Amino acid sequence: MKVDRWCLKINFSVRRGHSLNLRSVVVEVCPLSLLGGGKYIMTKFKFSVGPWNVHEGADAFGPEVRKSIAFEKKVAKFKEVGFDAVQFHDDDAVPDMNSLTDAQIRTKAKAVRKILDKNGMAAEFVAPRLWMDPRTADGGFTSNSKEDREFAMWRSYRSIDIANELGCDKIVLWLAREGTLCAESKSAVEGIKRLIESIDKMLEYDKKIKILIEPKPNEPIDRSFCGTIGHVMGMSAATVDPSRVGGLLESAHAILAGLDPANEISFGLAFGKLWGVHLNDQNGMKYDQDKAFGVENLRQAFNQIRVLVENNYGSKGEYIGLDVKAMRTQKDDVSYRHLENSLKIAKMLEEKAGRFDYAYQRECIEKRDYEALEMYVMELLMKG
Ligand code: XUL
Ligand code: MN
Repeated sequence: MKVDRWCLKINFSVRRGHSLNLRSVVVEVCPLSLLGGGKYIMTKFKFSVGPWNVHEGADAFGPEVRKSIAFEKKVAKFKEVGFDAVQFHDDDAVPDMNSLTDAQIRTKAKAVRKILDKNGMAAEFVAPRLWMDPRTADGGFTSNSKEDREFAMWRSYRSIDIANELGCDKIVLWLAREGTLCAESKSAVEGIKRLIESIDKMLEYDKKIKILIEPKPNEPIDRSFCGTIGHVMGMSAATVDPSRVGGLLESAHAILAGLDPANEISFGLAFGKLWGVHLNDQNGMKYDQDKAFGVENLRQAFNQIRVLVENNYGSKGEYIGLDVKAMRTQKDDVSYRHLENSLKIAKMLEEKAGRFDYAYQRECIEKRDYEALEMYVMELLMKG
């Protein structure tokens, strides 16, 4: 039998002249062999992940480099790593759904619910995958072809059916190809109107369903119709039921738009419409990288967690989703490392946010000494 050594770590700090803030005390108890994962660090958040976040490593320039892992195995491992819920594309839950009847799709989704239940996991959302099929080459809801637009609606209705079977009430629309490669090929005005009409149809199809738009400014298209959380709020207001249309903000997508992810998160929070996040990281305005959370810009990552903590994100059941991808160089036996690392970094930053000295922040603001405030943040992040 392999005997593990256990580790108990109590971490706190007190600023001179201040009393101990209990929220800042972190107790870590875990076998030393698991210390890398951060599963045992306390958190007030619930975390979610998609099956696509553990993948075979293919990219635009090279084939798969890792073995495929069966869905059920992934779910069990997600639970072990410390996740609470799974995110789905419609065909993650029901592969080959285009060849199935509506009733068959529901039956297959029920079987997936059983796998989740068995592993003590919830479903967070279902997202129609409207970018793989030949019928979505020119977009789904905004395609220039009527038949393609109808196909996009069929997938959206089936996504709602699947969500109902999985016991979740959220549909995420990542509007992958809703925009243009050739700027003159679509009217952007008509495109936005078509998006709103499509969302209205979903809201009418199911009176309880909530629609979360996940904005992204580009990739795979050149010019997206809905690139930022501000666009999402505008679209929400134009639908038949704005109370059921909100946003999911992904860090990398905000950076691709040249914006600060924490400010984008704040924008959604200010409207009471930030119902999901995809935390990850991104090195500047290039292809979408989905790096582990916080590995590129720690201060920016800290501020995302700080605003989530400050605004009680999660109190209405919202999850912190980690939309991260392993580097292609990663071997099979360590293909969950990016998830373990992202989870650990998020929780460590939550602990730092709990230690944030608001009295000192106020003092700096009163004196308008923002250099001092900035240095305080840097020290908070750099010291243990
Ligand atoms: C694409 C992206 C997707 C969505 C889900 O950039 O982030 O994984 O999150 O469809
Ligand atoms: Mn995402």
